[in-house]
Amino acid sequence: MIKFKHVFYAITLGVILYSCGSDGNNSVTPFDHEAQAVIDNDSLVKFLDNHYYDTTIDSIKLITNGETSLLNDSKLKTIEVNENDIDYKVYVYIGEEGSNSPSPDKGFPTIVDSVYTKYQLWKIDDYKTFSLQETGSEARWWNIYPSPTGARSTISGWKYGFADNFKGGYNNTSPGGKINYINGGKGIMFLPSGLGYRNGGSGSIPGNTNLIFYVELWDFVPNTDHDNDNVPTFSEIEFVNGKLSNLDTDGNRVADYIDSDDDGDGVLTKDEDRNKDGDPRNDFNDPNKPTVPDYLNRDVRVKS
Ligand SMILES: [Ca+2]
Ligand SMILES: [Ca+2]
Ligand SMILES: [Ca+2]
Ligand SMILES: [Ca+2]
Repeated sequence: MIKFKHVFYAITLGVILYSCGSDGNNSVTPFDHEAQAVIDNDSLVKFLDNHYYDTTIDSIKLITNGETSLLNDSKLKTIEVNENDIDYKVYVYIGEEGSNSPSPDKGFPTIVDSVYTKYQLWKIDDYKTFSLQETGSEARWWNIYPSPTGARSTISGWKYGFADNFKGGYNNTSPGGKINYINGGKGIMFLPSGLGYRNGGSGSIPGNTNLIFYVELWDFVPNTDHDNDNVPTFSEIEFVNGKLSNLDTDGNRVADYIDSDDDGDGVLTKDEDRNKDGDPRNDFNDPNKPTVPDYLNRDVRVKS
């Protein structure tokens, strides 16, 4: 089991390389992440104000002739989030939302669902220039939320960039052919360094660098359930006004989404399913607490 206190450290792991030195442990003065967040957002806004999306080349370019800036482009979405008590803004250019079509619509991934995506990583050098760092030529599966098995997660900003913004596509692979999806979501994320490689940097990317990801979302796992307790992870965390908190109902320092007995009453959450419909969230058998499901109620130990 991963202890609760480790969970937030895991969130800051890099896409490819671990982000190091994020808290400035070796220096006398701790790094001021809050001040950096303000600097980063100012830089991002200036960058977005000086670039536009060129549909003929499917890419962003420096404004030279009065083109509509990304900042004023209706396809640019601003997402306000809060991590570690610091406010951040994530900017996402929704080129194509994606449709899953012609397969049934799975909707959008949440901030905890694994994604199957292609990406290209650029770093923002200054408000006029950006440079290519890495091209992931094949689509791969990524955890955008830490896994209880300790599998590496992506940088923190990805979950906000994908969730509720892009839908997956349709698997159009021909028998024996190369994996290919059509109608997936496609766009660009602009992320502050605090939701990327932070002040430690990663590989060729220096600390405090804002990032650009061109992404194509091919697929995702809906209702990801990290601890296989039949309660989807999204129902085992709290995400309010862009602020994510891990719940720990029984206070055992193991977050609910990786705790198989959430109320610590000795009966596994998946077994506190009296109506046997495979969902512990709709079983209420305590007249004194009619709104508390059995799996979160220590006073009720009703096995299915
Ligand atoms: Ca659980
Ligand atoms: Ca229980
Ligand atoms: Ca049930
Ligand atoms: Ca219970």
